[in-house]
Amino acid sequence: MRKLAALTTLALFGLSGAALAQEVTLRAVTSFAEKTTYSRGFERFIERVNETGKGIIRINYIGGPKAMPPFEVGNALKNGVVDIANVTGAFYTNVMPEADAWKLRQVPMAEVRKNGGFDYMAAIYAQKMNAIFLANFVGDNPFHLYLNKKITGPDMAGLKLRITPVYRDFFQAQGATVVQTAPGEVYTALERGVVDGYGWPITGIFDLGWHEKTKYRVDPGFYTAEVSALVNKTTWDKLTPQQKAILQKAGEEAEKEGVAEFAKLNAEDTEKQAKAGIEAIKFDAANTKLFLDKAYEAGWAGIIRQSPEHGPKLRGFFSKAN
Ligand code: 173
Repeated sequence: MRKLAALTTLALFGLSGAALAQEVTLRAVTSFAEKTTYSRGFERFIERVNETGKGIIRINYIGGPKAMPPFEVGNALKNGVVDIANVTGAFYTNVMPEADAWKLRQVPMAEVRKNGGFDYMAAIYAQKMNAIFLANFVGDNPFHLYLNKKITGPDMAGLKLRITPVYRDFFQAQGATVVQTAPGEVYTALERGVVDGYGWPITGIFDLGWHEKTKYRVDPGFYTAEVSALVNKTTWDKLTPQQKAILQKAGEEAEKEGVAEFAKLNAEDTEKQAKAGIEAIKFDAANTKLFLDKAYEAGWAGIIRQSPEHGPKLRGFFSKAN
């Protein structure tokens, strides 16, 4: 019966076998403003998929935070409202708190993909988020505390700081008062003096003009940023091996390129910040160590508190051997 129906379809529409496999279109969003630092890797990935996937797979780029608030992207991806998303773990801790642990990664992505850590995370993505983790666009890219009030050591008492879950446990442990906002609200919060500073990576503060409202950057940086392409797993499971391979290849290339790209961007933006008059607050060796130890201690404590089951395992996979 089935064969007969298929033959009838062929006869009716005169299609060749090859043409029967239809081009699939995936709906995509990014949780960062379009054409800014943390969307660019994804945008290049889309161009590549649309080029190499002609007639096989196409990504329809809906856009950024104007189309969907960043903290809603995780749920939209999970529920299949979108098929593919560019997003960082801190934006979907409501769906999968473990995702915020990427920031604590001290070994290269290539190593995590080999040491079992990636597979361990992938299982959590499948279970809690109905998602496939395709590629991390960001290489080594530390976060910093940016300020308009001077500090002399790791103590943050009396400071009101803009955060996401990336910085919450650390900044609070150091005595700061915190207020969570999407990146799109940082400029206004600074302009109105609602906050004394904000957490953000070393790159990207020029994208939305924050350098105009920033006096200091605290060195050292801590953790490392992660911004990745996730695919809804129901959508993924319906793709043909050829369609999957196109996404995977573009993802692999993007992840590799991200390592070299961010090494360069980190240096460029550090210099650009100095030229813009942003003064680096440098701690002495003892305070530098204290600051970093506190950052990782508070960061892991937060992950383990939210995920007592997986947190300790992730710590093993992501931490530098010592
Ligand atoms: O500060 C943020 O909004 C944040 O969490 C983040 C994460 C990765 C890259 C850039 C920003």
